[in-house]
Amino acid sequence: MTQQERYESAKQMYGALGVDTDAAIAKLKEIPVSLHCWQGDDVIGFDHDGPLTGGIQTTGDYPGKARTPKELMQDMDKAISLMPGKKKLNLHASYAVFEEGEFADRDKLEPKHFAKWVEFAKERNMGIDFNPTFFSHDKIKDGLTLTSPDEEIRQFWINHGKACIRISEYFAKETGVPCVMNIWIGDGFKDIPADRMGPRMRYKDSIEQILSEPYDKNLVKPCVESKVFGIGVEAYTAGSAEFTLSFAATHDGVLPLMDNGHYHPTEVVSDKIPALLCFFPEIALHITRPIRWDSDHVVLYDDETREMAKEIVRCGGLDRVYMALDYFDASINRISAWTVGFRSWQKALLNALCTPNEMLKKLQDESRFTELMVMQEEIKTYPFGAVWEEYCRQCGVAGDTGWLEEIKEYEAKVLSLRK
Ligand code: RNT
Ligand code: ZN
Repeated sequence: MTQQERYESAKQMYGALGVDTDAAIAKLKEIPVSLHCWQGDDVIGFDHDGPLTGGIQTTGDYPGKARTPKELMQDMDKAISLMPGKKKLNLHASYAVFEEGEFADRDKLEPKHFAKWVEFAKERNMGIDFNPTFFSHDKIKDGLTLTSPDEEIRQFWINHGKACIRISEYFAKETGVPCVMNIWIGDGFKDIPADRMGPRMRYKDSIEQILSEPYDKNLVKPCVESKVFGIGVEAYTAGSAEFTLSFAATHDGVLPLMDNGHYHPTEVVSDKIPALLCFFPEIALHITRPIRWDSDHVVLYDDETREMAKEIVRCGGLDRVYMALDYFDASINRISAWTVGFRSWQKALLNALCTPNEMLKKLQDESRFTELMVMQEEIKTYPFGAVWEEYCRQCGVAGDTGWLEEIKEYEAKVLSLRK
């Protein structure tokens, strides 16, 4: 059977369930997914020589990581060429690109320090999302930034946040696409604190000060990301789930951001998406794969990944949920890591778009739970691979593992020369 014949046969099978696979493919092509720049260099960035801090960690020393903006852009380009679907660029402030001899500290960052990224994004027809970087910096005092009791330290980080608002607005104006600006801090304590509320009150005030910077709410979408704990801050994290969710709920235009590595192991973000969509016009996600902790493994096409995508689609959330990838594996070829993760999320979305949601919902509403279970099991073995292949073909990328050959060649010709 040719690829086209396989697709035609799959299309008919899905069609019998009321699913239009052509429409699913066409829809997915319009949905942007944010691709994080930080998989390419193990979350280091270009503005410091120090280690990665903030309670997050990359492990592995696979050769060939990007060391300069040029290398990172080149690697990202390679990865992008192997992924189907619409991309948005996700940057951290630590990825500012300085001219020879130039430097600006985080509180003094300006749009011009990101002009090269704007050029990169525009040439590839991508919008840009942004993240102030509250880690890997010497102005972090005792592990604290926006919650610091030292007013000078706290002010430095507030000024960083404000600078990032201005840069986010610049991105949105330049690209014509709203910029999602995500605030995440690793602030917390290793052991049992004596004051849990004080740091949170300071965090609240700090975010409010950051957001007092004037900006156009249609262009900049600020969000706050929660977390349970980080390495070295196991006992207490200021930006907990309750804190960030309450902040977003009580501040107009602020979105909650859920990272699916940031909850207790039996909690699932797939269940939280429909809960939040009952209240928030828009929410944001970091899509990752935690193994036992917030390990940020490469996203795979696994059960929970599929379930999250299904909830977004079922809830009519494709234009209400800002989707960004957030993982970093330094133990394998980084371009392959990028590619596998992005393709996995695309698969999950396409699978969700090919799920007979109306029919399944009807079974649930009519309490036909036996049939619901049988049907949900049945569609797991439907010929989804043939639809995926067709989507990849239409997007001009390999639908099979052909892309890995390209990465191997790139590794031999480019990455292996980086010593
Ligand atoms: C850390 C958060 C945060 C970072 C990125 C690099 O636990 O998930 O989003 O991963 O900002
Ligand atoms: Zn995250």
